[in-house]
Amino acid sequence: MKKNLTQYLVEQQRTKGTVTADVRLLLETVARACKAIGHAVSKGALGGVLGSLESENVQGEVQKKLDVLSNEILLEANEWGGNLAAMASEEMDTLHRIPEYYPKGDNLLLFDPLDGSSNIDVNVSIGTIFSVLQVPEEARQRDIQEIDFLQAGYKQVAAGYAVYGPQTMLILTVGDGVASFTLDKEMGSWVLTSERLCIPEDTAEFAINMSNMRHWEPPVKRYIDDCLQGVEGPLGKNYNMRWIASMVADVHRILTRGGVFMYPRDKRASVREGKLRLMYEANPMSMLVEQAGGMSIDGVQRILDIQPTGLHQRVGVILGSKNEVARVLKYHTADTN
Ligand code: AHM
Ligand code: MG
Repeated sequence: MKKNLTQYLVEQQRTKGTVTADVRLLLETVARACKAIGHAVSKGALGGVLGSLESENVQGEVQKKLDVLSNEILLEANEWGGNLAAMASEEMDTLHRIPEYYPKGDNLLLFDPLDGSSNIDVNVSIGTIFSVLQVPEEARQRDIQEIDFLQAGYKQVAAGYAVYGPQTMLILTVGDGVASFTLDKEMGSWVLTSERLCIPEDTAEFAINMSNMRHWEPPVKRYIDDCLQGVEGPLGKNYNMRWIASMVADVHRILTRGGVFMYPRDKRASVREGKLRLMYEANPMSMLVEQAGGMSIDGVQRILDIQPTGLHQRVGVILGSKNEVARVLKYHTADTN
């Protein structure tokens, strides 16, 4: 019989020591919330959940009804679990402390409740991304502050995403490889469908929003130019391109068959630091990619080494097949030397 999420986590706890009991319970709660979000997403127009609200999030982006609903589902599910001290979300201005009347734990949960918002209304895959950190030692006897969340990505104890596509899947790392689970909708359980995802080191497939080409920095432009020249060019092979505009779906493809995903910083004022968020998107995806044998950089440095300065900080992201990301890194460093 196939293992489910709980059995996988219990085994990781027992044999590898990469997950503690409270992190296991926390991840089970997150997975339960993702099931509820996936259910709401799948109802679409029948559930009255499509379309936008009047509100904007802290980053000035119009919120979709499902962005807000997904955020509420995650907050409610995790508030009373007893394994958390606070949460932070792409859709909230600041942190959300666990209310006084609930038991608390020593973990912090960060999430992008529904990534790929522009794809919600057009029925293309979207997802939930999450990251787990521990409360720093010095903060254990006081109220959690924003600064307690500002830990480099290599300190994450777990990270993952749920993707709501043709199948609803949960992809998870607790620091010992990446496992994938498929939701058995009849049984309501997350069934382990791959114990160790592995990104091929080489690839001939890239993902980037080509419409931004005129804004790119020279190393990015040079790399994509080289790819486009195919077998006649310096890279000596023909490249294929994909851009779903849902990071979860693009990263999922890369975890499945390799590739390189790029949302680099560019010259537009709003993207000067990058578009994607370090704490809710780049860090968890980078941990997954590295745990699957890939590489993840902001252009010039490893994303997981970046010391965050703000909860909603943005960053350039280039991740995927190791040799290809290393090539993009070389283009960047050659340009600055
Ligand atoms: P969101 O969190 O507001 O949905 O934005 C993040 C998304 C990523 O999933 C995706 O890679 C990117 O934005 C797409 O951006 P663009 O529409 O500029 O191509
Ligand atoms: Mg997002």
